[in-house]
Amino acid sequence: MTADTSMEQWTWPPRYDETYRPPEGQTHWLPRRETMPAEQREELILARIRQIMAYAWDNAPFYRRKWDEAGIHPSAIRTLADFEKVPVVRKEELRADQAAHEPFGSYLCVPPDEVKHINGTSGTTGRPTAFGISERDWRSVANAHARVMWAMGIRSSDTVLVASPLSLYWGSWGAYIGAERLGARVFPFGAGAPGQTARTVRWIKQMGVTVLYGTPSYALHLAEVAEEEGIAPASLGLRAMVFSGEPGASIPTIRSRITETFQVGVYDSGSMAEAAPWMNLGAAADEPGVLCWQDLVYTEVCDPVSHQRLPYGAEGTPVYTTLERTSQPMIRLLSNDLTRWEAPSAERGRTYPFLPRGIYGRIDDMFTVRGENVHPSAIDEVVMAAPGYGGEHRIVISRESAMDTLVVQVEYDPRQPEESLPGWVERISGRLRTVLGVGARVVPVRQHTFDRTGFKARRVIDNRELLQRMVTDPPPGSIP
Ligand code: 8LQ
Repeated sequence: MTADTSMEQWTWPPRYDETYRPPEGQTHWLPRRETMPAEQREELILARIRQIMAYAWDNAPFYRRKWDEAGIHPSAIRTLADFEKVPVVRKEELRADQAAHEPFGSYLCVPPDEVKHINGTSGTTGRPTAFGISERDWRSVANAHARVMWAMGIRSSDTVLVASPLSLYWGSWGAYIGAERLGARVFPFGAGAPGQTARTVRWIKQMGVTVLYGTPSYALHLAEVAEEEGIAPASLGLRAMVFSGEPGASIPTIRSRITETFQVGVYDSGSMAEAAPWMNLGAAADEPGVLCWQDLVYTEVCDPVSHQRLPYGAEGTPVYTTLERTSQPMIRLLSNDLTRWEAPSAERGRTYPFLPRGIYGRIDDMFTVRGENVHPSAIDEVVMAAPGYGGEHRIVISRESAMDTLVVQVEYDPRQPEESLPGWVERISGRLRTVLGVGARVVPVRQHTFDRTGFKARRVIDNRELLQRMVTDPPPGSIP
């Protein structure tokens, strides 16, 4: 094992000094790693990538098979440009490999008895994927998340409440162990059980919680419930909210709705559970956007088809390579998310690439209406900014005589007089037309028509598929 002394605590395999914590007033947890010239860091990252590829080649039949088929040997990777030729890993491949090599897949690089923690995907569609995490990796994630949360201004004097499900979801556990490593007081509250949100409101007040971790949808739901309980959200005493899991925290209108309602600082974070430490995309300031903490997980924003790295300024899909994972390392994991990246700039206080609007959608969530590509988050952005928005909405895509139509059902605040609704609808549709480039029919609906979520929101209903199935596969007895 060779320790490279030019970055702090940078060894392979990773080993962190668990007693280390910077003085409270220090801005950076590991100042050199965070502020060194990006090109110098990239040299060290390249060396690490070579080590990890050799390690995966020796220990993971999954990677050896994959790279063999592509005619790539780790020793051939001499530059970061060479690395772009390494084929990406898709989530489906991981799932299939686990089905064939239960329980953790042939990309598990440690003996199975070294797996000390299990998490997994929620598996709402298809076979879930298990994350087998060694103790070493668990500690690496804790140290990495502590570092990113430190950059968010979280300190040992904070009480951090985890308000997302404490089950399979890596998000909750990663936030929990990061806050714990940082020395904060942690409160694993969870979310999603009946009546739990009203209890969250009370516990936040009683325990003097200062930081909440969850999803942006959950924060909006929490605000509604607090108001129903007669408690002003801004009086809860929270000072920061850390979000991950879905777009929102870097979308200006959703973000300002949350900051104004709770009077808090908002911090975006999150990439993919498989690529933990997922706070590798994490904000370091109370402003929209996230930094790519390249020495934790090397992120390339790539062309969605060729999977080659795109120049700064371009929009593409993030591809992740974990640099500190030994149990199930991810080497060029394809996210299929969408983002735009900017070059590192010392002015941001850390020399990492920057995603000014965070991750704003998934390629497979994007739909096309009359030739225009539409991201659901662009619709969320418009309707949530509308004064008189009632708290939820649904996006329905359907097909009327071979034309796709977009209907947005928007709950309205009952304090709005009924006679003002036509004008309200008109303003939202006008704004949608400007932002999306296509018209949408806006339908006002009563508040609380739609379910609230304690987790990630699902607002798009695509009726076109249903229609298509009825055409191609008509029910028995129907007249063709
Ligand atoms: N996704 C995750 N974080 C996001 C963000 N900040 N902005 C926009 N979309 C985001 C465990 C972490 O919290 C990350 C996580 O949610 O992991 P999952 O459950 O594996 O889900 C990953 C997907 O959530 C990403 O591909 C994004 O589409 C979204």
